[in-house]
Amino acid sequence: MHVLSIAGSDPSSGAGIQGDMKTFNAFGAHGLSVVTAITSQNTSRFFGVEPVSPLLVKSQIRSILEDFQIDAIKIGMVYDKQTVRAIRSELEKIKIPIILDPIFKSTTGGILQTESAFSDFKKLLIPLCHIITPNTTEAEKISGIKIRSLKNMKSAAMKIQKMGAKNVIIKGGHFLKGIKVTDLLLEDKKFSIFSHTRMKFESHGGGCTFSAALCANIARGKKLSDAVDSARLFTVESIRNATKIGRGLPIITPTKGDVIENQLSNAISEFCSIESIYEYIPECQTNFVYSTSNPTTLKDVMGLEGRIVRTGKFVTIAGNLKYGGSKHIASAVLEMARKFPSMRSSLNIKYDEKIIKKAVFKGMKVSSYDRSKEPLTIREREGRTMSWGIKAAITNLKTPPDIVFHKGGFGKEAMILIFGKNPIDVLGKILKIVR
Ligand code: PXL
Repeated sequence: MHVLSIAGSDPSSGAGIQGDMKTFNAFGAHGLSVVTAITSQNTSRFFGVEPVSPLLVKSQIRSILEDFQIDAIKIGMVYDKQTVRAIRSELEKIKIPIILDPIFKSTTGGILQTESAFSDFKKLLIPLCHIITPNTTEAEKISGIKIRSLKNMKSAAMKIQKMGAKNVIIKGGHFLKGIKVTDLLLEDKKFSIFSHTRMKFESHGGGCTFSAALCANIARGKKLSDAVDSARLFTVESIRNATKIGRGLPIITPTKGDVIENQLSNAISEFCSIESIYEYIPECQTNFVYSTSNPTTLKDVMGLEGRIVRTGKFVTIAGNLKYGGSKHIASAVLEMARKFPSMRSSLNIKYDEKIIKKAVFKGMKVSSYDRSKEPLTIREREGRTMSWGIKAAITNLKTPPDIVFHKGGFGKEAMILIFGKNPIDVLGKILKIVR
């Protein structure tokens, strides 16, 4: 997964480009960066800013887009009119989702966008974005609507959407006295409300962290409301984790994302980009799973709620990753890990005798089971077949197999399961077979 941040440099590394790279990294994404301006600031004071020339901004964007396949782009600080125009001209024709984080002032009061850039910012950048992520103050400035109630917040979101943003999330409404903070998402025509407890202290970099986390989640293909929810939780955790490194505001410190999810998500993206991989997707489609160590229930195994689906000569990821998302392949891993605890990841592909021969030729250890031998008592109990099969295939083994297959049965599709210690290990085995 590759994500791009087009933003300003913050030498304190709480916000801006530096903050974004920390967040992208926590999500297991490779972060690319285009610097639009250089600020001089620390955790208490803002000293100054100089924009990078529009020509150099354009050339940075071009240099990245011509080399990398980018899954999502975040736009942060855009200082002046010339920079707005430079970004617009480079991005107006591309199809990559853009997360626009409007940034006008730093937490310490520095001006991060000139007043004269504001009208072009609205006219030229808002219509490009998949989602815009203002806080209430920024939303008030953009919409011209004072936000004192949820009703105002909704009106502001609709007004911003009319300006061309496909979706809008306004963060941090606090109307109910006290502890709750409300975030409002307007997705197409639908509103959703998220609320969380207000943090006791301010920290430097919260807004950037949220939009960068949202960018990483959108890059992963998450549904927008799930992407927002994940970014929100991540930001709350990172603020809780903020550390007072300098003398002023604490610096936000991204928590590590879920390592299982990061690894699996990256491996799924790589799997899908293998040439001709569609030929290996079975009728019942493919799932790819990875468990925590010593899994005991399906909830310990992360997998796609949907499947990796064959769509003509391509494959598409349908559904989100979730613990408990898979039943069949997850059951196989549970059974395998019961005997061989190091084997925690698996993926299923179409059965073909040639694949088995090639795997054996490449030195892989292959085992199998015969579905026609499945006892009726197992067959009648929903979801038990896979565990029974894997158990049958490994009972007599002293070391774990790389592959377990069965040749099907009446009305049952034949299948190959590839096992590994982790998704990268599984991917390596797939590549040996496919290439
Ligand atoms: O958090 C907003 C922000 C974005 N970008 C840069 C910043 C700041 C806040 O200070 O410095 C470069």
